[in-house]
Amino acid sequence: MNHGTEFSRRDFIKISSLFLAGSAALSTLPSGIVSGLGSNPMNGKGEKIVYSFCEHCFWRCGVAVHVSDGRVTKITGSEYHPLSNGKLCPRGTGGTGLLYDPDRLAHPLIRERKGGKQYYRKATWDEAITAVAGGLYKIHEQHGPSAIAMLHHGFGVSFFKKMFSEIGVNKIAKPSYDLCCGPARQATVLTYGYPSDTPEGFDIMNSKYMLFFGTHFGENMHNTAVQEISEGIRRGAKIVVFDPRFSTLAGKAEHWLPIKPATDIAMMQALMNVLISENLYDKEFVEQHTVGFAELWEEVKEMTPEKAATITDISADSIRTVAREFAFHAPAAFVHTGRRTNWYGDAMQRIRAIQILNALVGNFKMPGGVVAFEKYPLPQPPPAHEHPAYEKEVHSKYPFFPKDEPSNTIASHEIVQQAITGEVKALFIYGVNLPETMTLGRQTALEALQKVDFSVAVDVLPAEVTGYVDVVLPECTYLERYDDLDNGRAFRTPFVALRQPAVAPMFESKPGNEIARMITDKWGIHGVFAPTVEAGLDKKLKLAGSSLEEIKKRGVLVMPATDLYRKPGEPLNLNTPSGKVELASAQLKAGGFDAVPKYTKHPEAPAGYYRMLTGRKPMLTFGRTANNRFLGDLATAQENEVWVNTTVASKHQLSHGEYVHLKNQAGIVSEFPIKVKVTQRIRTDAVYMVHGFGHNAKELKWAYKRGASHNQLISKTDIDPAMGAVGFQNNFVTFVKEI
Ligand SMILES: Nc1nc2c(c(=O)[nH]1)N[C@H]1C(S)=C(S)[C@@H](COP(=O)(O)OP(=O)(O)OC[C@H]3O[C@@H](n4cnc5c(=O)[nH]c(N)nc54)[C@H](O)[C@@H]3O)O[C@H]1N2
Ligand SMILES: Nc1nc2c(c(=O)[nH]1)N[C@H]1C(S)=C(S)[C@@H](COP(=O)(O)OP(=O)(O)OC[C@H]3O[C@@H](n4cnc5c(=O)[nH]c(N)nc54)[C@H](O)[C@@H]3O)O[C@H]1N2
Ligand code: SF4
Ligand SMILES: [Mo]
Repeated sequence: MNHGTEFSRRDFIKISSLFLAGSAALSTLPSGIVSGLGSNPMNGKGEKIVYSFCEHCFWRCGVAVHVSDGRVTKITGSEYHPLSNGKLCPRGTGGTGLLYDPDRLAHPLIRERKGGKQYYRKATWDEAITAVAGGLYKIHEQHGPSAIAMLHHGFGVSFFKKMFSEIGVNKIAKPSYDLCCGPARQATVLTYGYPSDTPEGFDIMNSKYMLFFGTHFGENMHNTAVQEISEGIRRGAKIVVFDPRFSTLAGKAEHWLPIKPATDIAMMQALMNVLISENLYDKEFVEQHTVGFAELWEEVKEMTPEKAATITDISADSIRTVAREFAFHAPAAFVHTGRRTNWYGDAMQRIRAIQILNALVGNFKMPGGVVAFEKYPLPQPPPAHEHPAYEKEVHSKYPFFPKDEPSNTIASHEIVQQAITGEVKALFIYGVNLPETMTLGRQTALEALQKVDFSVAVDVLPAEVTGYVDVVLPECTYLERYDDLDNGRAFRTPFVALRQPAVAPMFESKPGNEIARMITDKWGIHGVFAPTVEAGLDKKLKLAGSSLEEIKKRGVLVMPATDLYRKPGEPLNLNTPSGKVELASAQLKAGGFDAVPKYTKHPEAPAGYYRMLTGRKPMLTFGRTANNRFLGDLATAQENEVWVNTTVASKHQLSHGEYVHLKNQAGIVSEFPIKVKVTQRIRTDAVYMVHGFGHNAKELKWAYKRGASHNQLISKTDIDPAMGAVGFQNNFVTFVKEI
């Protein structure tokens, strides 16, 4: 492992030999049905069906786990859960590959140092909990709660949030805000006064015309959205895709517009220009429900389709056609906001431009347009005990960082920076593979992990991050545990869902709820959690008129569809300062930012280099599935490839299928080679590779050395000064045949 030599304080530990002592061959894995699952139905084939929800991505579809003789035999989509609607994406069905992954973390590990050497010692839970509770306590005593920070991704974190709130630790970040969907969230807050959510608020089912910038459904497998879009296509809905690459969705589109990357705001301005100059916009909606139209026109009036064509490489005719068709189908038409929106550091403004396009055609709360889904109303029981009076504060320095999200009080890159400067002295990492996730570059993440005085990882796999921390706590997988109830998703049929174990935790792994309880107990703080996790869930469900026994039968409680549409003349009463849709944002202006989205030029590739674009593959969710043999067995999922345009390939004498290393503009060369895919499905100024490959932790025996790491090649980031998102697409690569 090459990092061990660069950092002396905390060596990367090759834990494989220790792991093996605790793990077992696939066939002899201990497993069993958890007691108390009597209410789960049988399916007539001697199988028990346990209804729960998926953890292979944040979408959280409902699953039906088939259990036979104490083993999970297959996972199918729950017919009761509105997000899965009886179907799963490939990753969801592949959950057994995680459960029976022979490389799983089997027992707690504690880093020890002897004679200048570092190694992990297999520890008992009591030793590990004592080390974690003690390590955190010491830092809290010496430096106060803000010297401790938690990074998290995944649904099981709720127990750890509660644990930390007991000692006033609320420096909490989810990389999925600043590296993923934060810009869409905040852009929607600034434009409509509420955050965009999951599933994003679009009435896909009734739409006739859908525009996508990047957002590559079909490869990005958001189950419900993919089902609804497929259904839309069957119904005859039209799709328009702006993407430098011919994506799977582009293959279904009426128009694929291979836009020059990083020029999308110019395109959006040109679309607005046509809508306004050709009088195609919804004047009544704009007059009654929006502010800032004059300022908007002032900004976009110069961006004619002809001007935009020179910037975006898309013809003026195509721009006019799309704008006219969009207006023609409106209000049953929308521009989608996307998910991983942080591309170039100005993503919040780009998504504002999208939301402004939506507002101009008056599609807000209209069939087929932008809608606001509702959550299932689940009353919260009063706190189990009097809470210490700690100030809840937002730690982020970014002025438009969310102020109302207790699970996200600072950008994850701010935590990484504070770990490097010493302001943060302890890192608690739940379900985040920091070296492969943190996109200030792999080196920065490793530096942070080296610098802190104390670090803990709660994970299910020996991911890279587990090699750098002081204590590793093995959580059992989502198929072996209860978690909190899921009523975090708003949907057309609001629902609350249950995660329940299908089989008992394997090896010595434990559910997060028990781990958090043990740490809190060790601090001498008792009564934070209900006496058992089941009792806590039952209590909450009883307040909602149901019970644990009841919800176990289908894994979900679902309300009838809510009314999503506005009535003529109805005031919108939006939660923006003006109460209206803000085409120009006075808040942004007061903060010193552009009130209306402006197009700014981004750097171009140096000669011989190509902009490095990234995306997803149907079978994989980076760290969550990279080592999953069930999914990885499929040829398309075994490694990532670098997509290279045919003319670029011949210029660099690359042939289809050959392996090369990639080198970025700062001279970083990919640790592992990557296969070349020569194709006309990508522009000549960019290359494309799927994120989540090129793992260098040998303990991930399947994932190790398959493909190249996207994260390793990032050395330039563009941080949005308004809300703290990290753009990382201003990185460029070239090809190296010999290293
Ligand atoms: N270079 C680059 N970096 C990126 C991206 C990119 O495209 N390129 N994408 C960004 C995006 S969009 C996102 S959302 C983030 C996501 O990145 P992360 O926040 O790191 O999330 P994951 O990779 O989903 O999972 C991380 C870890 O969770 C562990 N895990 C899986 N299940 C469980 C569980 O039940 N309990 C616990 N405790 N751990 C579990 C896995 O083993 C893995 O180590 O990455 C971002 N970083
Ligand atoms: N199967 C599967 N599904 C997943 C995931 C997974 O790992 N596997 N991960 C989930 C997560 S965490 C996220 S955040 C989402 C991400 O899914 P999306 O939000 O759809 O992803 P993006 O990264 O925004 O989009 C990638 C697409 O944008 C194009 N693109 C790149 N640069 C530009 C540009 O400058 N302009 C335009 N117009 N297009 C551009 C790329 O060519 C690519 O097709 O997927 C989710 N779904
Ligand atoms: S979209 Fe796929 S991976 Fe994500 S929760 Fe649904 S089934 Fe699981
Ligand atoms: Mo994401």
